[in-house]
Amino acid sequence: KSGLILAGEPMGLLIAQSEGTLDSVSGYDLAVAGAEFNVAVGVARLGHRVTYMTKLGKDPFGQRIIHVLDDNKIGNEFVAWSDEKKTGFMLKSRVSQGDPSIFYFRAGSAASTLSVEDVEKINFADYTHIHLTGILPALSEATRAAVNLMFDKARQAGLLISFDPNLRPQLWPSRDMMIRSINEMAAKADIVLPGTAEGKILMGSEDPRIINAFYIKNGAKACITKCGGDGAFVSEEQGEYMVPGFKADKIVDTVGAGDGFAAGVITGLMERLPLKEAVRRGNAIGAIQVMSRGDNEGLPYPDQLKHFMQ
Ligand code: KDG
Repeated sequence: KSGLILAGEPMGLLIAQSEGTLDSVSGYDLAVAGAEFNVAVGVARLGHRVTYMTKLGKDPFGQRIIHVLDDNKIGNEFVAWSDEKKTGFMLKSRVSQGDPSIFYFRAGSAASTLSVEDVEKINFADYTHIHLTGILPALSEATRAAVNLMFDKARQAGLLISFDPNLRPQLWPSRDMMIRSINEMAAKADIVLPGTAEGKILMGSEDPRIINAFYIKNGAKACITKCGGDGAFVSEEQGEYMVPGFKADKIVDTVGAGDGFAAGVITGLMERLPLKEAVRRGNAIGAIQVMSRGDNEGLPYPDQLKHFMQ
């Protein structure tokens, strides 16, 4: 019996209804964002047991997040509520080309107060897999300590640890600290999932072979570098190979593609597929994600995924 645990900062997400700058559009649709949250939804929709830990404010965004967790049958037993702090939110523009612009209202959010005390409540032996990213530890001293403890406890309990650097330079106190912290965390993971642009920042190369070699030398069992629409380059015990990407008919929003990719790889591993097959599924969900405007609404159920992959 397998189960995935994740922790992160979910946010209210306001998606512009028309093209234009964030201050000029006349309306926004309300949704939910958050990298680890997106992965949780993707994994749960494919029928796996998922538990998501976070801290929310007692406000409409927090309520909305709880509803989406419930709708997707994601365990919320480690969701804590803050009396003083609010749930963060963000704005996202609508574009017909390229990446949308985003703006955060999240400094000092309820999730940024997540701490080691919250982590102590989890019995890691109840799970087989854990997924962590570089966003939660960027938020505060408290979340950095919490994430480090999650790595240590997950390791002790023998969980398979996947880690996505998810660089958000604007959230870290400094660039040096971001690079050092992310590379230290990646060294404690079993599977690292960087992108080529992240490799450039984290170790000075966009070459997937060099990126993968760097993380494997530092201790990862496997490293999978995402190469956008081309697919992903895998380095594991069995060797090195490229897994070609799927074609997206129409790219409407690139945000969340990496989270869809992670959901595909993780569910593949939970189902004990060979890594190559898991990565193929990751590529498929990544492609499905760029065809959908929300950060997680487009994540597929098993029939939709099967149909797309054929
Ligand atoms: O990966 C998608 C995320 O970027 C988005 O959902 C919001 O978590 C988020 C962030 O910090 O940017």
